Amino acid sequence: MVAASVTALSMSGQEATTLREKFKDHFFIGTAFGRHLHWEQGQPTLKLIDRHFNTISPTNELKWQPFQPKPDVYNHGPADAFVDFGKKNTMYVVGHVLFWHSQTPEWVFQDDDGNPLSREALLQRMRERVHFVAERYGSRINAWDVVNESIMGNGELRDSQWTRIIGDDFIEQAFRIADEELPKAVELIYNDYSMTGKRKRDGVVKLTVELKRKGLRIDGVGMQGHWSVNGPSIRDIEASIVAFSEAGVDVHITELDIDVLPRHPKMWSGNADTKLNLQQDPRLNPYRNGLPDAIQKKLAARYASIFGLLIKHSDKIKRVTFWGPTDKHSWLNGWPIKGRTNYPLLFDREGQTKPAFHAVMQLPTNSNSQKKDNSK
Ligand code: 9MR
Repeated sequence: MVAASVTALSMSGQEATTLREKFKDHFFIGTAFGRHLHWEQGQPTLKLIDRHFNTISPTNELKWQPFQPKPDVYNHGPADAFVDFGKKNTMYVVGHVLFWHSQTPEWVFQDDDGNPLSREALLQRMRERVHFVAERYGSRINAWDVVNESIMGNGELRDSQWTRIIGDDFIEQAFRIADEELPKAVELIYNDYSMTGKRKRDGVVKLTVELKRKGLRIDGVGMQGHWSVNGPSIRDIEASIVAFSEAGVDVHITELDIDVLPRHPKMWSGNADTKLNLQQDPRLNPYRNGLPDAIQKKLAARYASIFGLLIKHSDKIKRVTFWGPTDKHSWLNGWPIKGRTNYPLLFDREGQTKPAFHAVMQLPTNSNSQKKDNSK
């Protein structure tokens, strides 16, 4: 918990007023956003992003399906606009994502007759994708999520078309291709959700250590922070940050949002199916007309304790990225039940700062001796 009297002072002695100023000696701070922000009248949300953040991730624009829906159709315009925005504003630009079991078109796994591809042909297709983005964006994209969500909660490899065609060395092959095709300056990341469970943590540590033992490059592990006001515990989050760092990689908190709504038992169990569309139920959407003060405070306290931990371990953490700029843009309004009103971020639906924002800004930041320069 934060003492309300603590003032946020930056290194220059000035009171920090933006997130990126506040954390400039600790980690990059960022958000994900989609193409529709470019179409907003006057682009207020893009202005908010430029003011507060110094790293960005695209919610969908670089995923295989939207980026290359057919073998000879590349919709790279929205991704180009995303990268241009990041570079114009001197940001650390993240490529999300090269290889995932979701949002990958069926044709990727099939030959011209619709038969499953051979291992060699699929590896070649993966290489062509990486080659294309390497040619197009080079090191203007500073880091890539090479593989997303391929380790299960029990620490085992996820069964997918990737593993069925390529085999158990799918992740290894993906990192090999990424290393060979992308410029050396581009950081290579493994990214996943529910990274605070012991078996998953151990599985990802094992993966990281094995890749390194085989001489492959992995620079970071991304812990998606799709957490809630009730969990996971700070102790479990801390154990994972420390474990990944000890495995020899930077920790990236990649998809942070704090769910305040009641969770349906099907939501986060099993494989977190992004196509889930559960029935609407008013009991699961209690804050349609605004967030009660008590919950607002609970959210602020939760954010304060999470950021307190992130500051404590900032020597291990390269980046903290929210999954969306404001509550209006959060995917949690639409998943796993459409049409809910959620409040998971630091900026409200009008782009105004919330009590959670101020709780984070009031945290003392001078506790960590290892200083970095993450100013823009
Ligand atoms: O935010 C993304 C949303 O717009 C898409 O509909 C969804 C489809 O799968 O993907 C969302 O982003 C996901 C991210 O790429 C990987 N981790 C989970 C995120 C939330 O589903």
